[in-house]
Amino acid sequence: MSTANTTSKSNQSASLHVKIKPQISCPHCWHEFQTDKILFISESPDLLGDSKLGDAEQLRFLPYRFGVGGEAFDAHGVACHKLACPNCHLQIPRPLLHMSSFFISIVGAPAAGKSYFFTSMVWQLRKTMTRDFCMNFTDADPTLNKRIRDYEMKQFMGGDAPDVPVAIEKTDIQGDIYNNTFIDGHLTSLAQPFSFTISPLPSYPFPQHASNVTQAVCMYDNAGESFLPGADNVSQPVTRHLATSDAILFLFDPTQDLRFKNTCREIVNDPQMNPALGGDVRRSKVNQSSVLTEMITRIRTHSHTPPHEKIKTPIIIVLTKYDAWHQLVNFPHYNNPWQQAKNYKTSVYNISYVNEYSQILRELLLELIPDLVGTAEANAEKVTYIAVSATGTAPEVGQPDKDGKRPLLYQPANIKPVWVEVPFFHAQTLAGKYCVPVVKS
Ligand SMILES: Nc1nc2c(ncn2[C@@H]2O[C@H](COP(=O)(O)OP(=O)(O)OP(=O)(O)O)[C@@H](O)[C@H]2O)c(=O)[nH]1
Ligand SMILES: [Mg+2]
Ligand SMILES: [Zn+2]
Repeated sequence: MSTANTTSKSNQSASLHVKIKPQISCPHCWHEFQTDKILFISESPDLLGDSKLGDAEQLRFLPYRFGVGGEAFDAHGVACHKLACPNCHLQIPRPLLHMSSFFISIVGAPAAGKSYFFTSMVWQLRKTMTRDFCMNFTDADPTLNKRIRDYEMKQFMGGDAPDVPVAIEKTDIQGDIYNNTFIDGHLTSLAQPFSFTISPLPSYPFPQHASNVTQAVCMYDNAGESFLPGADNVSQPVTRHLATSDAILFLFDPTQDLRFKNTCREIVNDPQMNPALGGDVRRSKVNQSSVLTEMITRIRTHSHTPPHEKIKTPIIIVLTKYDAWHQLVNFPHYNNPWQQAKNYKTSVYNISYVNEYSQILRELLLELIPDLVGTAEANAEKVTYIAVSATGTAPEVGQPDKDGKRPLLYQPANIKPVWVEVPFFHAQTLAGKYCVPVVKS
């Protein structure tokens, strides 16, 4: 085909204008590789079948013919645009090639509120970054982010009809959120990452910092069961991102802790706090402190951090479902910790404000669950405590389903997240990334 004759010379001149990182980490298998080893995914319908992914997948190949736009040509001369990791053959969003990357893991016991929190955080970041910080937070690849888009639609726009209450399903330990591939000859199941890009808008007031703030962000929403002892193994290394992440959000759910529940004196209108309301309330079968211990063990093992050294990755203990237990803390107010800057058309993130509130939460945890604070602070250099509510309100108990279970549901219009962006901004700041301007007082 004539297009295929576009030679590697024109590719060289094109690549001069697009900066490509010499080395990247795969967001699926965390293999670090030189970018000239990256594979392309064939687009010719006849080139089906891949050695690692199976017969139904398009062939992966190392190209030698390129077009001026950076596309490669497969053996049938068809222009191919999608990239793949040389180790696991799974698709890599193109922005990861050009931008600095930021990996963040969301960890927590089953039903701790990870999926609701992740959905609210992404939904809010899309809005807040544009409205308050002159930045664009968007999907690095809409197809790969379909699940989070679906969750956002459901949680904030409603499912089939706007007035029908909805629920986000429990994250499964198997199914289509995992990709099966062969690594080192073993069939391996890998968790699907979600990737986003952050880039300045034309109104961004600090153009000299534009390249520093532009970045690709990868996040993971695992099933809580994957964080339980023994659940991570060679064939299902679904939480290995813990060792390579730039920050970790450990979600602690106070509604699953008896000490929190017993300390709340006012009656709470939430089936998770008040069994009299009924409903099929999901709970973890293990103590949440032991999930934290297991997480620390995995980080140490896979990042080769010896026991006498503290983990350098910032750990943020995110106390979820703040709407259900807010009576236990006496915050002066809970406004967003960012304000409009005096001389610029952007807000600034106030890290001291968050640290002050972190101290208040730390005091509460020291009183109720001292071992959680002890485990975190004995093992990690930087620990912060942040309270969030993904929904801002309690779920309602729905009608019995065909199995007689009464699900916990939300009216999308009632969902008003509280502080869900804060763990992300804080994680960025502690990891030295600064996607938003920061003031220390
Ligand atoms: N009151 C209150 N309840 C919440 C909030 N976020 C989640 N929930 C409830 O918590 C339960 C579990 O939430 P999920 O987000 O599915 O929990 P998860 O950690 O993803 O659970 P797994 O997928 O099993 O690991 C659901 O029944 C929600 O109704 C919140 O901000 N406030
Ligand atoms: Mg989940
Ligand atoms: Zn890979």
